[in-house]
Amino acid sequence: MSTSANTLHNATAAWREADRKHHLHPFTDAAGLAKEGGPRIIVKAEGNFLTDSEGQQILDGMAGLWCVNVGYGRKELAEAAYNQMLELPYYNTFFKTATPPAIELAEKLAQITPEGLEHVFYGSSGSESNDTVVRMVRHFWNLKGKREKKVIISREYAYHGSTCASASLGGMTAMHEQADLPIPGIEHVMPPYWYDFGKGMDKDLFGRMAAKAVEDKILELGADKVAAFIAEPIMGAGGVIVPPESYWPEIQRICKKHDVLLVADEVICGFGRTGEWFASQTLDIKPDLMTMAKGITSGYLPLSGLMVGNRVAEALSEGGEFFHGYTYSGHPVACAVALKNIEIIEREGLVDKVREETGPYLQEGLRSLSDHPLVGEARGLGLFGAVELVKDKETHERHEKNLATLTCRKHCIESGLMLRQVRDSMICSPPLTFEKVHVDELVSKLRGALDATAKELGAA
Ligand code: PXG
Repeated sequence: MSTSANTLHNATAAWREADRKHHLHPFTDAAGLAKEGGPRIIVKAEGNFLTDSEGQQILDGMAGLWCVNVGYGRKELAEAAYNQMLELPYYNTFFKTATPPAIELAEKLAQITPEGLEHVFYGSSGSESNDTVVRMVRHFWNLKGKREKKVIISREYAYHGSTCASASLGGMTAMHEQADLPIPGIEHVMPPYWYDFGKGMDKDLFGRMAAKAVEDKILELGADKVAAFIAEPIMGAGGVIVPPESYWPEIQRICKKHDVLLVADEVICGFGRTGEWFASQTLDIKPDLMTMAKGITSGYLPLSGLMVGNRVAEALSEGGEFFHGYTYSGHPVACAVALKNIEIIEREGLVDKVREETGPYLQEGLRSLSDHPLVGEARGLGLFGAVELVKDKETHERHEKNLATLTCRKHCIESGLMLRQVRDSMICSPPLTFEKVHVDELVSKLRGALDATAKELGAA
């Protein structure tokens, strides 16, 4: 080992040791991580590539955690933060005050989000904004004199965050079990997950069936008890589940019929990933409320927002004080970075690029993996993709304990490709700055990892 490699190696060992002693990681089995020797330490990133503390370059197929839409190393974003920090690092928006970045961003968001959403309520994370959803829809129906209309319907496998309310909205049972969730007034129905739940069924018929599950729940509870339905237009952390085309029109018809507010969680889908600014535009969804985070600043700083449709905004504006807010609602530095981030996305035509060039190219590339013996389904939209691994392509039987995807993920990273594994699917959501060559690299490395996985499982 050369001297510099040795130094890197020693630094890594020291970090890992300190990490093990003092750092509790989210969604992590601490003992398992320690047994593996500790975390991979990411020290730098540029463009679409990460560098770890041992000097390995890794293509980031996940845009960080579904968020670094404009890629890494953007000096303009650093300068926007620096300049705003010097000008005004913080001021609140609570007591009849505001700051220019918070106002200017609100105006910009009203322009790029779907029609009818003209107001924003800021937070610092997707979880916070989804908590705000719970608070706001309940307050809305109180203001309307319908105090019984309080239940929010969500879906199994949904991910809406990790605070008590947002984890309750989510449909991850493992999260519920550890914290006695969901909180009262949240109900879950089946997701539009055709590959798993609709085997052998016509896709559109299945889509209507999954939408009917929402209507059945409304009828079971009574429409006078149901406040809202919340859903990711395309489910992300639940496994990149793209609903059949029949699903969203039916959901919208049902929500309208029963006067149930429709909430789109665009925390992952938003800011260009599906080839429009928001997936609601791609899928022709007209939400009453819409949450967003992540890509709003490309992850450079924490920021989130709840876009509020005119019906709810009017009721709120006449409804007296809404007793809700966060210290960092409308943080000026985060808002300044968001404005610059949106400017970059516009200037570089990244949304059009995803729709016309790299999105279809990625989808084609992922579908080309369908011939692999491990691949049951390749699916996705825009720069959103999943490859679901099975033991048996006919019966869709999966490998035990997610063995195939866990093995595949290990091989991906070893070969220099960062991907996520969700149950039996390999997931990707790369930066919007991916060029076709990056897609080629992703697809060929994934194929290599699938081959290595098949070999390893075969040998087991
Ligand atoms: N809604 C959706 C659709 C999300 O994907 C949140 C809300 C919560 O956002 P915050 O900023 O509070 O984390 C998310 C977050 C994963 C993973 O394992 C996904 C998320 C977060 C952490 C891990 O894919 N999504």
